[in-house]
Amino acid sequence: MIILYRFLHCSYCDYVQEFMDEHAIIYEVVLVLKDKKPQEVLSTGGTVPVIKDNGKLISDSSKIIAYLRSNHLAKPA
Ligand SMILES: N[C@@H](CCC(=O)N[C@@H](CS)C(=O)NCC(=O)O)C(=O)O
Repeated sequence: MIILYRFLHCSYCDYVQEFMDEHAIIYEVVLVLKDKKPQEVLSTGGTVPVIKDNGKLISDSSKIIAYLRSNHLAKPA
């Protein structure tokens, strides 16, 4: 299960979330407050979006999309 750490208003986060919706990738959202960032966000540079996938943390929307493309898209048979 993927966890998406995001601010409520954040276009980079929207970009990642919309990509997962479009590709039917299942995820949970953790809404992050600017002054109460969890360790997952602080340890990856302090910006959102961040995803956690089976313990692996990835930040930066472009890197997240590249990771999702490589690891979470249905592959043709
Ligand atoms: N290059 C990053 C930029 C992400 C970014 O700047 N996110 C903003 C929110 S939209 C952020 O987390 N800023 C830190 C803060 O406001 O504390 C990405 O594409 O994910």
